[in-house]
Amino acid sequence: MHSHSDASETMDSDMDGVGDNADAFPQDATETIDSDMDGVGDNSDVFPQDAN
Ligand SMILES: [Ca+2]
Ligand SMILES: [Ca+2]
Repeated sequence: MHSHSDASETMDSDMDGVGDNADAFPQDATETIDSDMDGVGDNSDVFPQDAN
């Protein structure tokens, strides 16, 4: 099932196993989530739960 709308996570641009819709960094295979939404992925964020 392939579509341009990608309603069911058919695309994974960085091939990290996390679909683009759920991937906060669809172009970065080393990051998938940003818990504090500060723009720095959890893996490289010293304080992933604190935006400050
Ligand atoms: Ca991905
Ligand atoms: Ca962060």
